[in-house]
Amino acid sequence: HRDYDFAAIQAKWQAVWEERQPFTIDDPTDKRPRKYVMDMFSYPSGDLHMGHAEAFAFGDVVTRYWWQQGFQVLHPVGWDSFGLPAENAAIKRGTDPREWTYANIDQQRESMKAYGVAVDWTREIHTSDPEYYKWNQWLFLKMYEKGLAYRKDSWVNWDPVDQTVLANEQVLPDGTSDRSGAVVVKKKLTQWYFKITDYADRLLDDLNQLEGRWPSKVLAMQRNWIGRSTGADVHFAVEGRSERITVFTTRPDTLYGVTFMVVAPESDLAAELVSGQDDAGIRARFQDYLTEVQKSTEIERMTADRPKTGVFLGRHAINPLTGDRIEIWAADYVLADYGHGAVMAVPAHDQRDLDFALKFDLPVRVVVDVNAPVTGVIPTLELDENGVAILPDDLEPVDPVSTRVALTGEGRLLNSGPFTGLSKSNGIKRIIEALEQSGDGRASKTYRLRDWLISRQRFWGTPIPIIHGADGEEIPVPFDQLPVELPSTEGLDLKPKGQSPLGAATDWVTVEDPRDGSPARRDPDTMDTFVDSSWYYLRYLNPTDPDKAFDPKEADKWAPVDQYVGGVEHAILHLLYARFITKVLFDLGYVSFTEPFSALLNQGMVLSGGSKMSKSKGGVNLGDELAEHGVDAIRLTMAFAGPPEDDINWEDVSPAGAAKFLARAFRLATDVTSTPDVVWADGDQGLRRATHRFLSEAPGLTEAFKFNVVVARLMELVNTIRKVIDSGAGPADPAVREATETVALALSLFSPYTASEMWERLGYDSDVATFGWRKADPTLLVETSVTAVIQVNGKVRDRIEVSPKVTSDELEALARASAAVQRAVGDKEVVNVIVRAPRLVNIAVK
Ligand code: ANZ
Repeated sequence: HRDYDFAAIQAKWQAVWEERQPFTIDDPTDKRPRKYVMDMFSYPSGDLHMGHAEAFAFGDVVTRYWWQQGFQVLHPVGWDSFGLPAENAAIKRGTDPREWTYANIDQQRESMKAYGVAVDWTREIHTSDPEYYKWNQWLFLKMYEKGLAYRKDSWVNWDPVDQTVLANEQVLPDGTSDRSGAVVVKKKLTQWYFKITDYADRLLDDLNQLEGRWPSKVLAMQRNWIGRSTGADVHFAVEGRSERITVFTTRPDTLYGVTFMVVAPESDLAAELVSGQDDAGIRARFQDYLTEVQKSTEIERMTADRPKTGVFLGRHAINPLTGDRIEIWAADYVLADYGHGAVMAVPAHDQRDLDFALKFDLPVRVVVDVNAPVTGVIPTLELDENGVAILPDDLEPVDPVSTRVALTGEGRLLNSGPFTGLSKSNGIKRIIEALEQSGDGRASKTYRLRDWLISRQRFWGTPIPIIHGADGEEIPVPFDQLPVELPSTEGLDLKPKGQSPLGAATDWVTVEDPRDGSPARRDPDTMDTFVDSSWYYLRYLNPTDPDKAFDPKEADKWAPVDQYVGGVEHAILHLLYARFITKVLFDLGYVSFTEPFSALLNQGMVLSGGSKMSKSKGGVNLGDELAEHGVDAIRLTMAFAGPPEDDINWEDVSPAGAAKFLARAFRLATDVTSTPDVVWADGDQGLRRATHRFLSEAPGLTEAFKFNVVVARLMELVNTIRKVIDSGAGPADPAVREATETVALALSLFSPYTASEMWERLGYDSDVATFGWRKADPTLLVETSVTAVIQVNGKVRDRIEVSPKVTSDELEALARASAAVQRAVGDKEVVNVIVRAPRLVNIAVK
């Protein structure tokens, strides 16, 4: 019975847990405080791999920790089971995506159970179940009602080989598709969007609430993705056109330096301006240019040092402040969907505008003196007859035309009429005031964030619950007709053809118009799977409720999620979408909080030979590792490897070492011969102190995610226990039992199988996971001695053990009595003694 047979122990306890389901939350009268711990759910693309194992190990430490601290802890799992890999597998094999998906889920579920994760298995969800995606459709309809779901024509990235829309992230920097390798083109398509831009300010501002509880890197990435810029909208009149052109600028202070205007070539504005133009040559040159531009990606276009291209549109605008007449050009460094798709060009102070002006020989006018001091008293400047300040000679600015470098630094305004002499911030303020007064502009903000394109021309996703009437009307599917279920794939070709395969499911797509029974068509697109994951944390609360997405009362009880655990690859999109949908649900009155995840832990990656593990590159197989070393050893290895945020290089860790440690810990439980009711106070005092120091420190370390430190201390404690047994106290000493029980309790967070078996062998029939943590006895925490460091001229000469209550005088006397100190002092003169009782003495000699 002394043998540590991990396979037998796993089999035994897995059967017990399957029978008892110890982590099911089903008692509404339970008065214990609540915690909600959630792992990012898995995409069922095969069996679990090392990356999953790591994330689930950490999520489980947190879960089991809170159970042990007396909470009821909701820790559900589910599967993010819609998406492309299933569809591609189905295309390859000529089967239904359902088969592949649900077979993989069965396999992953088995593996999760074998992995011993403390899960409430009654709450399992699969986003590809109609019972789940019905609520995606409900959410869509709610958002549609509020004007937050809408359809628009827009330029999208188009893969001409795969015949599908690509996300920006799927377009490689060289402009090709990461899927087919084809050169991606822009195509104008009508697509569904969620209006996330309405929430840009709140999504940005509320990040402040998460400071310190989310990784700062993730917060920075979200801020950058939302990308708020403040400045002004300025309206420019156009000759021969009744409407004005509006531009967004962050530098209204440079308005006197505007020497031309540039619009995005693919904007409606460019097309309209050029069509109002008589010169056929200009029109033709514009068309050729547009065709060229549509071949390049946004990333290429935003590259600052790219050679500038563009065409003159044959039209002129008027600068609202100076009355100057300026040319209007189209150039691809201006993007159609940022700001207003048009810029006022200030070549003296913006590098891209300068490059463009130099290439096309456009005027450059300096309006900021970057040499001028920007603080201090504004010099009273004399104005010339035009109201322009006359500047002293020594303020002659550098010339950006000869240097080819734009003057982007701060300085006082120059050549700017009544605004000359102002600092940048005052200039911005005063010019905006002037624009507002004359009706030529106003303060404004712009964001990098775009609306969320949710349409996919794919089969394996949530059908969009809209019917298109013969008259072009959009008709929401009435709520009582949800879910709009996916048809069978029988007779359907799922291969990408540029249109959703659902469009070819004639019986499915053809419906009666709910208004009058006339023939109408379902929308054939499906939703981005990020919709599914944007609110799944709420579905776990009432996973089988047929009448509502979730129960607001349960949401009040459990949500927001106290601790979310998952990979940093979701730092932007998934987390941003979940935050957005939570705010929408708050505005709709369904939840009373505005952030879904109160704390976030990003685990690092498991690497093999320095590269991320993947099936294609080989690497370490989770199943093989588990078979060789056991579940507990693998989980312990992950916890012990280092801070959970850091990557783990599997070559640098030792699962065999972890297994050996577990065997040592396990043998303690089989060696202990005292009974559970011994009086601990009679035990070995040194061991008791070690145990209680561990009891007092482990919780704080665990809450700070210092799992590796907890494991290291646990290893020390196991060594200490063995030494105490061997040194004569023997296995009957009550302190040995107390310490070994503590080991089992702590180990239950990391290696639950071993801990459960130890606990049983120690004579308990309770569950070690929910038994509770023991409070440290404060009298055993008092230090009996501390180490004082004795220095001579700052150099450590001796260390002595002293009482923590030693006085300064006593400590100084002890220090002077030290032989090592006397040797160091020799016959030199003591000029000063600094005493910091009880830890330090420094003797200065000369
Ligand atoms: C005049 C100006 C003068 C500008 C100057 C900058 C410096 P951020 O900060 O990234 O928000 N801009 C506006 N709309 C654009 C578009 N659709 N495509 C490309 N560029 C666009 O950038 C804001 C600045 O980028 C705006 O301020 C505008 O140029 C340009 F010394 O206006 B600025």
